[in-house]
Amino acid sequence: MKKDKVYVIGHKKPDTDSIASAIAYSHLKNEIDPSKDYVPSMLDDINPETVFVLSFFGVEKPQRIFHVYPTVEDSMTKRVLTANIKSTVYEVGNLIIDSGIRTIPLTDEKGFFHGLVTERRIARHFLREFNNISFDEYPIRIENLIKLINAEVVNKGSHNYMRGLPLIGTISLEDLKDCDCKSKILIVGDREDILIEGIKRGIKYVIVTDGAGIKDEVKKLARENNVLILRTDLSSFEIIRLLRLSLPGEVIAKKNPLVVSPSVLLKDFAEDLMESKDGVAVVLDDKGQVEGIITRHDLINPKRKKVILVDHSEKVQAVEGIEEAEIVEIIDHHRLGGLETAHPIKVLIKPVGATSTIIYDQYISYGIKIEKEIAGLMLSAIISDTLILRSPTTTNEDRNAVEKLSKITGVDPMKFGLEMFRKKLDISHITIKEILTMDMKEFRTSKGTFAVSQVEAVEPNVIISRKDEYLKEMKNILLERKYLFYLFMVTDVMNESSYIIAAGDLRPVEKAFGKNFENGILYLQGVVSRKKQVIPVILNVL
Ligand SMILES: [Mn+2]
Repeated sequence: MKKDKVYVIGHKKPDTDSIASAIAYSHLKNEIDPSKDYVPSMLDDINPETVFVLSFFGVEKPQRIFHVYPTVEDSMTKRVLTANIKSTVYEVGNLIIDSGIRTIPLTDEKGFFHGLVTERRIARHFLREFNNISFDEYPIRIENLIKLINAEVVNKGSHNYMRGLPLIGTISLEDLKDCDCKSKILIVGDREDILIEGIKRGIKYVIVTDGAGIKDEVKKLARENNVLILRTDLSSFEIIRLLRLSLPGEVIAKKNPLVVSPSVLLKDFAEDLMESKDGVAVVLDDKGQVEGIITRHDLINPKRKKVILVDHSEKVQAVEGIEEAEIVEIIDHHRLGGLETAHPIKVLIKPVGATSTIIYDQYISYGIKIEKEIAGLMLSAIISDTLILRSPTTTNEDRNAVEKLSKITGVDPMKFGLEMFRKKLDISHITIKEILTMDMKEFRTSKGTFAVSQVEAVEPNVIISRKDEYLKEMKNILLERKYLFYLFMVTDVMNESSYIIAAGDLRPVEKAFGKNFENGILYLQGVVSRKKQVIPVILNVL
């Protein structure tokens, strides 16, 4: 049975800390809580720095998700019993009785869906006129029938299957004269006359009921005419009941029931399900294999997607549909961003350099072994977020984590960090717009929204020298998204300072820092942290 998923998600425009946190925390949670499937997820593709980090440590990037609105998958029943398409009605019926599940999809050997058997359809099967059921389309395997009616084989002939319409032998000889006997299955008790006349008229299949005796003359006639004769102690009434049950489940299955894909939004599908006759739909994956069953009952209490937010808690930075999801945990090192939850949840927010530092501490407190590649991701994330431990956001916890993680990985933090920052701004591989948006964050205030992008550069001049090109692109983004202003923070890793390039209304920014832009650039010595040294200062004057 498939486990319930919990999505572990970092912020939009993910940085290395967001991606590393999603992967490392999912890994930890899967270790300590095997009852669920914790899935690392991302909202946009990874940036060049993270590409470098993941490939260096040989880790796959998380799956990309686009929203967390409730879908069919969340509310469907995942524990689905299926029956093989060749199963008899008897077998499917017993499955329904034994399991208490009222709906059984029929599948072939490869798991592909072929039809749906419901209690209701079995009931209808028994209400239909038996005479209308032909065993031509669905011949009965004689081997199965012998077992089902506990029969003795009087004469087998060359038959493996039984075909035709049942003909109950309580008729008169006179009736038999008009019968198209070649297409009939004769069910008869102690009526030798009917038996002989039937065989003469071309009957090929006979079931003798009530343990009636069969004379040698009849047996001889059967051998000569290749007639199957089975004898049983059961009555014709019981034979009729069991013949119905020996039909393949396929006969009574609904061939084209309502089907739906697991990723369809529940609200888009609810009406179809409510209006459907059976009140049930089969959930099929892209290939046509059964994933689950969803019924009208499932709509009464639709389930929300479960998410763990890492490295953010602001709604603007979170996944689309977050208000309709169930947040089960938040692990972050930013300011609280105004999300609400219905229940008390685990929240770990600490003013440390990186979310990965908090996750490292969680590994230690749960006593879970940190694998080399996970250690590598967390190490890269802390180095990235703290500018190789130089940012004022750096704490002793970050320093401690970096020391321990570099021991596990055998990677030197300073050397690796510089290579990582160089790779990030490899201009030959990346456009100006990509550099601007790869670590861009929006901040909503009562006065309006502003945005701040940041890159950490070993050689900031590579960017500063192309200031006008950046500014042109920034003005486009500003107009498109109606920001109050848009800042681009180019942080000099080696000199621990930042150059601010800005578009829009610059007055609040100049006021905040008590300094004017010169030549379109505001140079801030000692400022490297957007979160700690830029955002609070600006929010203060807005
Ligand atoms: Mn972070």
